[in-house]
Amino acid sequence: MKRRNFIFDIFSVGLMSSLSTKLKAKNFNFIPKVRSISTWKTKEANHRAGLMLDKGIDGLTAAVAGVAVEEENPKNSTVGYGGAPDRTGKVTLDACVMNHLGDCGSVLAVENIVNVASLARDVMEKTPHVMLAGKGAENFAISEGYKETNLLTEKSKEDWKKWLESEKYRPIINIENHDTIGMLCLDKNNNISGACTTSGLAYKMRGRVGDSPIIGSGLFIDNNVGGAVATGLGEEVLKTVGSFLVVELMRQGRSPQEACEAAIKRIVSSNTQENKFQVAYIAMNKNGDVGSYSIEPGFTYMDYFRGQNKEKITESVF
Ligand code: SD4
Repeated sequence: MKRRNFIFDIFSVGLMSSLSTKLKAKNFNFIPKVRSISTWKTKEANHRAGLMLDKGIDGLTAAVAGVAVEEENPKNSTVGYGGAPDRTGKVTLDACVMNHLGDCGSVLAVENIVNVASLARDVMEKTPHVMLAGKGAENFAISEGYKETNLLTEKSKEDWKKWLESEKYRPIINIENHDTIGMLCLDKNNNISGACTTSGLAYKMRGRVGDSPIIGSGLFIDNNVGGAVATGLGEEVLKTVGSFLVVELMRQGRSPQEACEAAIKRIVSSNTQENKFQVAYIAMNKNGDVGSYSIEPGFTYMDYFRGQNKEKITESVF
Protein backbone atom coordinates (compact mmCIF):
# COMPACT_ATOMS: atom_id res chain seq x y z
CA MET A 1 0.00 0.00 0.00
CA LYS A 2 1.31 3.44 -0.92
CA ARG A 3 2.16 5.66 2.06
CA ARG A 4 -0.43 8.28 1.02
CA ASN A 5 -3.23 5.68 0.78
CA PHE A 6 -2.17 4.16 4.10
CA ILE A 7 -2.41 7.55 5.83
CA PHE A 8 -5.75 8.19 4.12
CA ASP A 9 -7.05 4.80 5.31
CA ILE A 10 -6.02 5.45 8.89
CA PHE A 11 -7.57 8.90 8.69
CA SER A 12 -10.85 7.58 7.26
CA VAL A 13 -11.13 4.77 9.85
CA GLY A 14 -10.59 7.35 12.61
CA LEU A 15 -13.17 9.65 11.09
CA MET A 16 -15.72 6.86 10.72
CA SER A 17 -15.29 5.67 14.26
CA SER A 18 -15.67 9.13 15.74
CA LEU A 19 -18.70 9.70 13.50
CA SER A 20 -20.27 6.43 14.63
CA THR A 21 -19.65 7.31 18.31
CA LYS A 22 -21.46 10.60 17.71
CA LEU A 23 -24.29 8.83 15.90
CA LYS A 24 -24.56 6.28 18.67
CA ALA A 25 -24.72 9.07 21.22
CA LYS A 26 -27.60 10.62 19.29
CA ASN A 27 -29.38 7.31 18.90
CA PHE A 28 -31.48 6.66 22.03
CA ASN A 29 -30.73 2.92 21.95
CA PHE A 30 -27.07 3.53 22.55
CA ILE A 31 -27.49 5.84 25.52
CA PRO A 32 -27.30 3.83 28.73
CA LYS A 33 -30.75 3.94 30.29
CA VAL A 34 -30.51 4.95 33.92
CA ARG A 35 -33.65 4.92 36.01
CA SER A 36 -34.58 5.13 39.64
CA ILE A 37 -37.97 4.33 41.17
CA SER A 38 -39.05 4.54 44.80
CA THR A 39 -42.20 3.91 46.80
CA TRP A 40 -44.60 6.66 47.95
CA LYS A 41 -44.02 10.42 47.69
CA THR A 42 -40.27 10.17 48.17
CA LYS A 43 -39.47 12.90 45.68
CA GLU A 44 -36.21 14.23 47.05
CA ALA A 45 -34.84 10.77 47.79
CA ASN A 46 -35.52 9.53 44.28
CA HIS A 47 -34.13 12.70 42.77
CA ARG A 48 -30.90 12.34 44.70
CA ALA A 49 -30.51 8.75 43.47
CA GLY A 50 -31.39 9.67 39.88
CA LEU A 51 -28.82 12.48 39.73
CA MET A 52 -26.16 10.12 41.06
CA LEU A 53 -27.04 7.52 38.42
CA ASP A 54 -26.80 10.20 35.70
CA LYS A 55 -23.28 10.95 36.92
CA GLY A 56 -22.33 7.30 36.48
CA ILE A 57 -22.42 6.30 40.15
CA ASP A 58 -23.30 2.65 40.71
CA GLY A 59 -26.86 1.58 41.54
CA LEU A 60 -26.23 0.39 45.09
CA THR A 61 -24.48 3.60 46.16
CA ALA A 62 -27.26 5.66 44.58
CA ALA A 63 -30.01 3.60 46.27
CA VAL A 64 -28.42 3.79 49.74
CA ALA A 65 -27.83 7.56 49.39
CA GLY A 66 -31.34 8.05 48.04
CA VAL A 67 -33.18 6.28 50.86
CA ALA A 68 -30.99 8.10 53.42
CA VAL A 69 -33.02 11.25 52.61
CA GLU A 70 -36.09 9.61 54.14
CA GLU A 71 -34.16 8.00 56.99
CA GLU A 72 -33.06 11.49 58.03
CA ASN A 73 -36.45 13.12 57.45
CA PRO A 74 -38.20 13.61 60.84
CA LYS A 75 -41.52 14.15 59.05
CA ASN A 76 -41.57 10.64 57.62
CA SER A 77 -43.21 8.63 60.39
CA THR A 78 -42.47 5.24 58.82
CA VAL A 79 -38.71 5.51 58.25
CA GLY A 80 -35.63 6.25 60.36
CA TYR A 81 -35.47 9.34 62.58
CA GLY A 82 -39.04 10.30 63.52
CA GLY A 83 -40.39 6.85 62.68
CA ALA A 84 -43.30 5.70 64.84
CA PRO A 85 -42.25 3.58 67.83
CA ASP A 86 -43.47 0.15 68.84
CA ARG A 87 -46.15 -0.04 71.55
CA THR A 88 -43.51 0.26 74.28
CA GLY A 89 -42.28 3.57 72.85
CA LYS A 90 -39.05 2.27 71.25
CA VAL A 91 -38.28 3.04 67.60
CA THR A 92 -36.87 -0.09 65.92
CA LEU A 93 -35.73 -0.02 62.31
CA ASP A 94 -35.49 -2.67 59.59
CA ALA A 95 -33.57 -2.38 56.29
CA CYS A 96 -31.93 -4.37 53.54
CA VAL A 97 -29.91 -3.91 50.37
CA MET A 98 -29.18 -6.13 47.39
CA ASN A 99 -26.78 -5.54 44.52
CA HIS A 100 -26.41 -6.70 40.94
CA LEU A 101 -24.10 -9.55 41.95
CA GLY A 102 -26.80 -11.08 44.15
CA ASP A 103 -25.02 -10.03 47.34
CA CYS A 104 -27.27 -8.80 50.10
CA GLY A 105 -27.28 -7.49 53.63
CA SER A 106 -29.95 -6.71 56.17
CA VAL A 107 -30.54 -5.40 59.69
CA LEU A 108 -33.57 -6.04 61.87
CA ALA A 109 -35.06 -4.26 64.89
CA VAL A 110 -32.17 -1.82 65.23
CA GLU A 111 -32.41 1.03 67.75
CA ASN A 112 -30.57 4.38 67.91
CA ILE A 113 -29.08 4.30 64.39
CA VAL A 114 -30.51 6.50 61.61
CA ASN A 115 -28.96 5.19 58.39
CA VAL A 116 -29.85 1.53 58.58
CA ALA A 117 -29.76 0.89 54.81
CA SER A 118 -26.11 1.93 54.85
CA LEU A 119 -25.65 -0.35 57.88
CA ALA A 120 -27.21 -3.23 55.91
CA ARG A 121 -24.67 -2.52 53.18
CA ASP A 122 -21.90 -2.69 55.75
CA VAL A 123 -23.22 -6.06 56.96
CA MET A 124 -23.06 -7.25 53.36
CA GLU A 125 -19.59 -5.89 52.65
CA LYS A 126 -17.77 -6.14 55.98
CA THR A 127 -19.11 -9.25 57.71
CA PRO A 128 -19.43 -12.91 56.68
CA HIS A 129 -23.20 -12.67 57.33
CA VAL A 130 -26.34 -11.50 55.58
CA MET A 131 -28.49 -10.49 58.58
CA LEU A 132 -27.77 -8.84 61.91
CA ALA A 133 -30.51 -8.20 64.47
CA GLY A 134 -31.12 -6.01 67.51
CA LYS A 135 -28.29 -5.15 69.88
CA GLY A 136 -25.75 -7.02 67.75
CA ALA A 137 -26.57 -4.85 64.75
CA GLU A 138 -26.43 -1.71 66.89
CA ASN A 139 -23.03 -2.67 68.36
CA PHE A 140 -21.73 -3.38 64.88
CA ALA A 141 -22.94 0.06 63.76
CA ILE A 142 -21.14 1.77 66.63
CA SER A 143 -17.95 -0.17 65.89
CA GLU A 144 -18.22 1.11 62.31
CA GLY A 145 -18.47 4.73 63.51
CA TYR A 146 -22.24 5.31 63.23
CA LYS A 147 -23.51 7.95 65.64
CA GLU A 148 -26.04 6.90 68.31
CA THR A 149 -29.23 8.96 67.97
CA ASN A 150 -32.51 8.95 69.85
CA LEU A 151 -34.94 8.19 67.00
CA LEU A 152 -38.05 9.21 68.92
CA THR A 153 -38.95 12.83 68.11
CA GLU A 154 -41.25 14.97 70.26
CA LYS A 155 -43.95 14.60 67.63
CA SER A 156 -43.75 10.81 67.43
CA LYS A 157 -43.70 10.62 71.24
CA GLU A 158 -46.85 12.74 71.42
CA ASP A 159 -48.62 10.59 68.80
CA TRP A 160 -47.63 7.42 70.64
CA LYS A 161 -48.96 8.80 73.94
CA LYS A 162 -52.24 9.62 72.23
CA TRP A 163 -52.38 6.10 70.86
CA LEU A 164 -51.77 4.68 74.34
CA GLU A 165 -55.03 6.25 75.50
CA SER A 166 -57.05 3.83 73.37
CA GLU A 167 -54.39 1.19 72.59
CA LYS A 168 -56.39 -0.13 69.68
CA TYR A 169 -54.15 -1.78 67.17
CA ARG A 170 -55.45 -2.14 63.68
CA PRO A 171 -53.29 -1.54 60.64
CA ILE A 172 -54.62 1.49 58.84
CA ILE A 173 -54.33 1.55 55.09
CA ASN A 174 -52.73 4.22 52.99
CA ILE A 175 -50.39 7.13 53.26
CA GLU A 176 -51.18 8.15 56.81
CA ASN A 177 -49.56 4.99 58.00
CA HIS A 178 -47.27 3.97 55.14
CA ASP A 179 -44.18 5.71 53.88
CA THR A 180 -41.61 2.94 53.83
CA ILE A 181 -39.10 3.63 51.13
CA GLY A 182 -38.07 0.88 48.75
CA MET A 183 -35.90 1.96 45.83
CA LEU A 184 -34.61 0.30 42.66
CA CYS A 185 -31.74 1.81 40.66
CA LEU A 186 -30.62 0.87 37.16
CA ASP A 187 -27.16 2.30 36.57
CA LYS A 188 -25.07 3.19 33.50
CA ASN A 189 -23.58 -0.31 33.41
CA ASN A 190 -27.10 -1.71 33.13
CA ASN A 191 -26.88 -3.15 36.64
CA ILE A 192 -29.85 -3.11 39.03
CA SER A 193 -29.51 -2.69 42.79
CA GLY A 194 -31.97 -1.78 45.51
CA ALA A 195 -32.59 -0.77 49.11
CA CYS A 196 -35.55 -0.88 51.47
CA THR A 197 -35.79 0.86 54.87
CA THR A 198 -38.57 1.29 57.45
CA SER A 199 -39.58 1.67 61.07
CA GLY A 200 -42.29 -0.90 60.33
CA LEU A 201 -45.88 -0.71 61.43
CA ALA A 202 -46.70 2.00 63.95
CA TYR A 203 -47.20 0.64 67.50
CA LYS A 204 -46.25 -2.90 66.50
CA MET A 205 -45.52 -5.43 69.22
CA ARG A 206 -42.01 -5.19 70.63
CA GLY A 207 -39.75 -7.42 68.54
CA ARG A 208 -42.06 -7.51 65.50
CA VAL A 209 -40.21 -7.55 62.17
CA GLY A 210 -41.98 -7.14 58.84
CA ASP A 211 -41.10 -7.86 55.24
CA SER A 212 -38.82 -4.89 54.61
CA PRO A 213 -35.49 -6.38 55.80
CA ILE A 214 -36.25 -9.87 54.48
CA ILE A 215 -34.51 -10.55 51.19
CA GLY A 216 -37.12 -11.91 48.77
CA SER A 217 -40.03 -10.29 50.62
CA GLY A 218 -39.29 -6.57 50.98
CA LEU A 219 -36.72 -6.54 48.17
CA PHE A 220 -35.30 -8.86 45.56
CA ILE A 221 -32.90 -8.32 42.67
CA ASP A 222 -31.81 -10.72 39.96
CA ASN A 223 -29.57 -8.76 37.63
CA ASN A 224 -30.42 -11.07 34.71
CA VAL A 225 -34.08 -10.23 35.09
CA GLY A 226 -34.85 -7.16 37.23
CA GLY A 227 -35.86 -6.14 40.72
CA ALA A 228 -38.88 -5.52 42.93
CA VAL A 229 -39.68 -3.89 46.27
CA ALA A 230 -42.74 -4.04 48.49
CA THR A 231 -44.54 -1.72 50.86
CA GLY A 232 -47.63 -2.13 52.98
CA LEU A 233 -48.68 -4.74 55.50
CA GLY A 234 -45.51 -6.81 55.81
CA GLU A 235 -47.20 -9.90 57.19
CA GLU A 236 -49.05 -10.35 53.89
CA VAL A 237 -45.91 -9.78 51.80
CA LEU A 238 -43.97 -12.32 53.87
CA LYS A 239 -46.58 -15.03 53.31
CA THR A 240 -46.08 -14.89 49.55
CA VAL A 241 -42.36 -13.93 49.46
CA GLY A 242 -43.65 -11.03 47.41
CA SER A 243 -40.64 -9.36 45.78
CA PHE A 244 -39.10 -12.71 44.84
CA LEU A 245 -42.41 -13.69 43.28
CA VAL A 246 -42.52 -10.51 41.18
CA VAL A 247 -38.99 -11.11 39.88
CA GLU A 248 -39.72 -14.79 39.15
CA LEU A 249 -42.84 -13.79 37.20
CA MET A 250 -40.71 -11.37 35.15
CA ARG A 251 -38.23 -14.19 34.54
CA GLN A 252 -41.11 -16.20 33.07
CA GLY A 253 -41.71 -13.43 30.56
CA ARG A 254 -44.17 -11.10 32.27
CA SER A 255 -43.66 -7.35 32.08
CA PRO A 256 -42.98 -5.53 35.38
CA GLN A 257 -46.59 -4.33 35.34
CA GLU A 258 -48.03 -7.81 34.75
CA ALA A 259 -45.75 -9.30 37.39
CA CYS A 260 -46.80 -6.75 40.04
CA GLU A 261 -50.48 -7.33 39.24
CA ALA A 262 -50.16 -11.12 39.48
CA ALA A 263 -48.27 -10.92 42.79
CA ILE A 264 -50.86 -8.56 44.31
CA LYS A 265 -53.72 -10.77 43.11
CA ARG A 266 -52.00 -13.76 44.75
CA ILE A 267 -52.26 -11.96 48.10
CA VAL A 268 -55.85 -10.93 47.56
CA SER A 269 -56.96 -14.41 46.50
CA SER A 270 -55.41 -16.13 49.51
CA ASN A 271 -56.36 -13.44 52.03
CA THR A 272 -58.07 -14.51 55.21
CA GLN A 273 -58.07 -11.11 56.94
CA GLU A 274 -61.31 -9.33 57.64
CA ASN A 275 -59.83 -5.84 57.79
CA LYS A 276 -58.78 -3.90 54.74
CA PHE A 277 -55.06 -3.54 54.27
CA GLN A 278 -52.62 -2.14 51.74
CA VAL A 279 -49.77 -3.85 49.88
CA ALA A 280 -48.02 -2.39 46.83
CA TYR A 281 -45.15 -3.48 44.61
CA ILE A 282 -42.94 -1.56 42.23
CA ALA A 283 -40.71 -3.39 39.78
CA MET A 284 -38.17 -2.71 37.03
CA ASN A 285 -36.65 -5.07 34.47
CA LYS A 286 -33.21 -5.03 32.82
CA ASN A 287 -34.60 -3.03 29.95
CA GLY A 288 -35.53 -0.23 32.34
CA ASP A 289 -39.28 -0.86 31.97
CA VAL A 290 -41.20 -0.31 35.18
CA GLY A 291 -44.51 -1.39 36.71
CA SER A 292 -46.50 -1.06 39.92
CA TYR A 293 -49.74 -2.27 41.45
CA SER A 294 -51.49 -2.11 44.81
CA ILE A 295 -54.45 -3.62 46.63
CA GLU A 296 -56.09 -0.37 47.69
CA PRO A 297 -56.11 2.92 45.78
CA GLY A 298 -53.85 5.78 46.86
CA PHE A 299 -50.44 4.28 46.28
CA THR A 300 -48.00 6.41 44.29
CA TYR A 301 -44.33 6.05 43.46
CA MET A 302 -41.53 8.26 42.13
CA ASP A 303 -39.90 7.63 38.77
CA TYR A 304 -36.65 9.36 37.75
CA PHE A 305 -36.06 8.82 34.04
CA ARG A 306 -34.17 10.88 31.44
CA GLY A 307 -33.57 13.68 33.91
CA GLN A 308 -37.20 13.98 35.04
CA ASN A 309 -38.51 12.94 38.43
CA LYS A 310 -42.25 12.27 38.26
CA GLU A 311 -44.83 11.00 40.70
CA LYS A 312 -46.84 8.12 39.24
CA ILE A 313 -50.25 6.91 40.37
CA THR A 314 -50.72 3.18 40.59
CA GLU A 315 -53.77 1.16 39.63
CA SER A 316 -55.24 -1.07 42.30
CA VAL A 317 -57.45 -4.12 42.76
CA PHE A 318 -60.23 -2.15 44.51
C1 SD4 B 1 -43.71 -3.44 57.39
N1 SD4 B 1 -43.82 -3.19 55.00
O1 SD4 B 1 -42.96 -3.33 58.34
C2 SD4 B 1 -43.56 -2.48 56.23
C3 SD4 B 1 -44.44 -1.31 56.45
C4 SD4 B 1 -44.58 -0.38 55.28
O2 SD4 B 1 -45.05 1.69 54.55
O3 SD4 B 1 -44.32 -0.68 54.16
N2 SD4 B 1 -45.02 0.79 55.53
O4 SD4 B 1 -44.62 -4.25 57.36
